[in-house]
Amino acid sequence: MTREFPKGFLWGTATAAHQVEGNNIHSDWWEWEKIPGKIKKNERSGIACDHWGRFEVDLSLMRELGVNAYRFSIEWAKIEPREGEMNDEAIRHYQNVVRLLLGAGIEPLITLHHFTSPRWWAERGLWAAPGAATAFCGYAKLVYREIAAECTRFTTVNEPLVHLGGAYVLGLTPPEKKGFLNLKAPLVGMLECHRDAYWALHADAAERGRKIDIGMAHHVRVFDPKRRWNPVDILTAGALDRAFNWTLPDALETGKLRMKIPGLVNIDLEIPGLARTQDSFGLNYYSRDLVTLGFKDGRLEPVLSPKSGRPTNDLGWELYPEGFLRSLRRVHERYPRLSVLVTENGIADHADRNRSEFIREHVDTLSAAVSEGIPVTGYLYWSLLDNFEWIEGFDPRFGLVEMDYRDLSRKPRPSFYKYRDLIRAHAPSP
Ligand code: IFM
Repeated sequence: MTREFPKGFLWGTATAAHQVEGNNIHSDWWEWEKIPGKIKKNERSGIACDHWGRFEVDLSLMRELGVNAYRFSIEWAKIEPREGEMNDEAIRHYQNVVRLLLGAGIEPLITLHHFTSPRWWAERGLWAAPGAATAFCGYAKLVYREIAAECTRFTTVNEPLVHLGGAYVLGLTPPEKKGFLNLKAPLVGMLECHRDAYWALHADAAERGRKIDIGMAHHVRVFDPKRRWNPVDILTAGALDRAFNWTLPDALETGKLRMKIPGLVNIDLEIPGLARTQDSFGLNYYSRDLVTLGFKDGRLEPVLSPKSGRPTNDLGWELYPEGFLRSLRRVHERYPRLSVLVTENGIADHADRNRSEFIREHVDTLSAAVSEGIPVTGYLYWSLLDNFEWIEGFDPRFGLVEMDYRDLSRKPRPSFYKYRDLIRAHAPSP
């Protein structure tokens, strides 16, 4: 099915620095990964894919794929390894990346924070550190002025609630805090960081006579009741949906931070200057969860269960393209003024058995959304390369390009060529 996508539609792929670049030695994760038991098989990010050293190889792959956009993150820990000390080599590296992408006709889409932080900042308390917003905003301005003044689209924070949920509620990632009570301070701090960076970058861009687009990349999951007619499951799924999916984008629209899950969390406050600090909606869509209520550590909590009987990816996530359309519709209904950029969508599929079909189904879904009038501006497949999947280590294979980690060689999978053909088929006629 070939439907028209809007002129200038972005077709691309996405990566994140820590997952692909290698040697993120000044980051909080680098030290934490050394602790046995934190990452599956005790793997460490190490040299990862050496995307840092082999960027030009990966750029050739992007050219072969025919993309016109590439989403990647800049690593703050490499730019500012010690507080106030900027690393010129890192700045030059990213300048080169942007220059090469622009030269290849590939729009650089820049993420400022994708899960990892400089260790000095983490030691001071990450988002909740005193002066956190000043530090983050200083970094953001430096990136804009020194590296990305020619770029148009920025994501301040990737998947804010996945990041904070893992780090402050579930205690799975650094700094490993457990319990909802820990969430409020870093959440407020993060929103202040975002707000200050949003206004500062817009001011810088305006001075240069440029218009830029700034937002966050929100991980939206579908939460359905496990037992469709069970009122407890329905209420629990609804509470989770509101808390996980809409707390952050609502806050960026209204300036009001409200999160309520009965018995677990109740946050309600206003953050001055936060309203209307997203210019578009960055949507990361992967899957859905079926929800029920169960006992965990002696208390009633939402329990997620993947058992729908439908096929799953290698991580056990249900393949559910219908949820993509449902999510796109909900985003549009909730924020009609915003266009939507699909900042991530992908599948862990080591055998590459389902990836081509996965992409085709999701792109078809996207074109259905476009026909309904949902203003979608682009689709970025996660990920260009296999990479370091956080606590899961290197096992999950999300890449269009297969990595051989023994010699760091790259091999495009069949789905790479299928995605290339699909991009070609959808390319706007000249
Ligand atoms: O690898 C991650 C990425 O860092 C954030 N979004 C989801 C991806 C797959 O789990």
